Amino acid sequence: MKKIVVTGGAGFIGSMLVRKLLERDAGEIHVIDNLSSGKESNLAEVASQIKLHVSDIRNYEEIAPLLAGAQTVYHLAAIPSVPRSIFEPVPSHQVNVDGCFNVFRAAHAGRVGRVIYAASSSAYGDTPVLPKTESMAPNPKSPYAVQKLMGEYYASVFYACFGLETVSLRFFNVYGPRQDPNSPYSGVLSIFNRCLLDRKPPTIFGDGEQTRDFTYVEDVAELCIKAASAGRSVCGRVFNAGNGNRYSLNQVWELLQEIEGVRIPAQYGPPREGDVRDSQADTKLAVEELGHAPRFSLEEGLRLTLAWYRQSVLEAPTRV
Ligand code: UD2
Repeated sequence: MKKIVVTGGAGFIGSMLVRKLLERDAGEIHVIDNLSSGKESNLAEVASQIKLHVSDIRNYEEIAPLLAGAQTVYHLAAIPSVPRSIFEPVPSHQVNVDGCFNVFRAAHAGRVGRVIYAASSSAYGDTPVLPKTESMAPNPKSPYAVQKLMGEYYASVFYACFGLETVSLRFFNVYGPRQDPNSPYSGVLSIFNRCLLDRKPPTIFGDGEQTRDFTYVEDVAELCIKAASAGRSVCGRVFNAGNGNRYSLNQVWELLQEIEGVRIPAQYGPPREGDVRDSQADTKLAVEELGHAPRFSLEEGLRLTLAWYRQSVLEAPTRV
């Protein structure tokens, strides 16, 4: 049976990817996760169908045998968050750069078929032109953006120099079920959902007119799988993994209130350091070369996400 590895597979994106792989009966699924932000509970109902290795990508000796012989490695393990990389640059560098290098090195040594790397839209920084196309020069504004960009460069160089097949997908503000809203570094939509259910105002950093290409987690997981089977012409390259739209934070909070039928004016705080102003993916390349076909509008995705948070609030003894 084919071996498939998902690093960060207990995280919110990774655990959706695992479910999508299981739906396809893609092979024997191995998850590598140190459970720092990932949770076993994210894999609860599929736990018996996968192998979870609680292991850290910073430990080469430990992960190398786990990757060896895999047909595909989806490398999603990372310490996300722009602000976290500013407040605590060392751990995020160690995981996002050194750990990432370990994954590529181990994949090469273990003759892995292909590595799909979770890159980030943050690589673009502030560009004068929207939407952002892959041919634009990167312009990282935070340590996190630099680290994720470094991973792309390694992905490309491991293909060019060592023949390891790699594809980098620049994720654009992914949201959806299982995104943890409980850290100060949590993705904004997880925080908005929690505030909505708690009937509390969110704090928007800046004027709320910054825009993001919010992308539903299922669309991203599907694209990862498509990238794994695309022809060799995609190897060593970078593709936008976005929805192709952009909404301001003010618009999104407005939409969430409409969906829920409540009025809770947001509070506003100072702008966040390292923040990109506007982000929107040009999806043409991913559509044409990887078969990207995002299915979820923001409203659909938000409704599904909100329903999931509501359910987990009702089921959990304490707030999610
Ligand atoms: C970046 C990347 C994204 C992904 C992510 C991983 C960009 C454009 N996007 O997301 O692709 O790699 O990093 O962490 O670089 N905000 C509030 N209130 C809050 C929390 C956030 O107003 O309570 C604002 C924040 O200032 C920002 C926006 O919401 O303007 C989105 O923030 P985020 O942390 O959800 O994601 P972002 O854009 O840094």
